Amino acid sequence: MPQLHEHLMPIFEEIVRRNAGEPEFHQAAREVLESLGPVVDRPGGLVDADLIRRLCEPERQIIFRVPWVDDAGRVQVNRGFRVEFNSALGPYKGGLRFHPSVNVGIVKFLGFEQIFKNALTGLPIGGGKGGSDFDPKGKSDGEVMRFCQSFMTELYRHIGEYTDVPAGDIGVGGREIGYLFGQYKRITNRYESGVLTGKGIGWGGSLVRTESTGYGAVFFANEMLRTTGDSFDGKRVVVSGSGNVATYAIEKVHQLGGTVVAVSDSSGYVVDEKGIDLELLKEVKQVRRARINEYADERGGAAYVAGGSIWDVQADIALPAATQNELDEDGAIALIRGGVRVVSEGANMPTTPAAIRSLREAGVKFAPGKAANAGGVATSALEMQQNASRDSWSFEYTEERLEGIMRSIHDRCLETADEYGVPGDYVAGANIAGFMRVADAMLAFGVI
Ligand code: NDP
Ligand code: 2IT
Repeated sequence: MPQLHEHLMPIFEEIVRRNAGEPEFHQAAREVLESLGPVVDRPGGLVDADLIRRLCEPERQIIFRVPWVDDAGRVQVNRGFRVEFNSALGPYKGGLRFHPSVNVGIVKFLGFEQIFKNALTGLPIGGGKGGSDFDPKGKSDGEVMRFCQSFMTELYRHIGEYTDVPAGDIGVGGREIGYLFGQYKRITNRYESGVLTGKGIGWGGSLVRTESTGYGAVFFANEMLRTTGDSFDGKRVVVSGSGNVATYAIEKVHQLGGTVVAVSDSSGYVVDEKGIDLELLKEVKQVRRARINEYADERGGAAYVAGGSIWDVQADIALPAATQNELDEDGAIALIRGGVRVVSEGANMPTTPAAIRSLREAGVKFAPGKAANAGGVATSALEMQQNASRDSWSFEYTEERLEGIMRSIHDRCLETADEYGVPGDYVAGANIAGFMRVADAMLAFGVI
């Protein structure tokens, strides 16, 4: 593990001590602190360790009971979370995740990452994240609705268009945002469109928001390829996951002339040498909410591998788009052996620190999620702009804005990496560039 700057080591130790049992938060914080050494050492720089210490403590953490009644009439109790991490640049902004693995440490790591990601977009949004250990898998629409209504019955008092603006993440898509918005509207008696993003197109949503994270991750990877005069054309691509981010990453790769040959879910992966049939994938995952093996059952020539590692599939470009720490050192070594040239994170922190080191040592271009998957939250901010002006933009215009934002994040990362003496290091570039924007605002506000 790289050494931390002598002024940052005590901050990391304090994080570990005060947030015991939250390894994902420690991991996310350590990665950012590793990048900030040159910032603290900058001659004449205004940033000191105390500002960084303040930034590592969430402004507010909310944990609440979510009781609901299942279809059999039994009372179920889940736990709800919202970590409002930093509001220096705008209202707290970040998704809600519904997955059995959710706990305060997971929400804190996601909220922490979100601060820097949102800053990189250049748009006026602070960082936050929330969710629940509720598992939507196998639940009826009625159960999901009752859960969402109960969740919002507590959450509504903490959020608002100028305060905190949630959206989707794992397990939270258009259906859930509909139930959540409906309950917020009912409780508050306000049609406050800007309180949630990812809404349906007919009731305040933005075109391209559904596609934006996946499209954005591919736009970002395309910029990485362009630095060496390359492109997606003719490339073999592996995309892990088969949810929102993965699906629209595949769509954009195919539009740019690449071929996605493998996708996965938490039960296994599918290899389809002809290229993933997106209509069939959407039918299996979005309409039927079924498992990925059904894709292979119905698609001639495709093979399903139960369990196993999708990173064993040879590829030029890999886009991890499922969940945290899904690409470990063994996976990275397998990808390197297969000749991978670019790894761009569609998910949040999907690559372990050891895997990132292996990729870097092998000369693979690597983009961290806080830069590469920022297209989702950026388009959420565009949805907020449309809501504020009671307007709605065309698909083409919104996609153009998204592409421009991704290009500017890419360039900002590289310029910052150059400026701080680590050329080509997208991780340091993203961390420092995002951090500096937040730090400037925090300095202006004084100690609050
Ligand atoms: P979805 O719920 O739509 O899809 C998640 C996918 O990842 C599913 O294929 C799921 O498989 C798989 N997955 C989830 N958890 C695990 C796990 N513990 N182990 C293995 N596979 C898992 O979520 P999204 O596509 O929205 O999110 C994917 C990633 O992208 C997350 O890291 C999220 O934080 C990040 N992200 C999402 C954004 C968005 O706008 N939605 C924006 C930026 C980042 P299964 O169905 O079997 O559980
Ligand atoms: O991780 C993320 O950036 C998201 N889940 C999207 C957040 C948002 O507010 O659109």
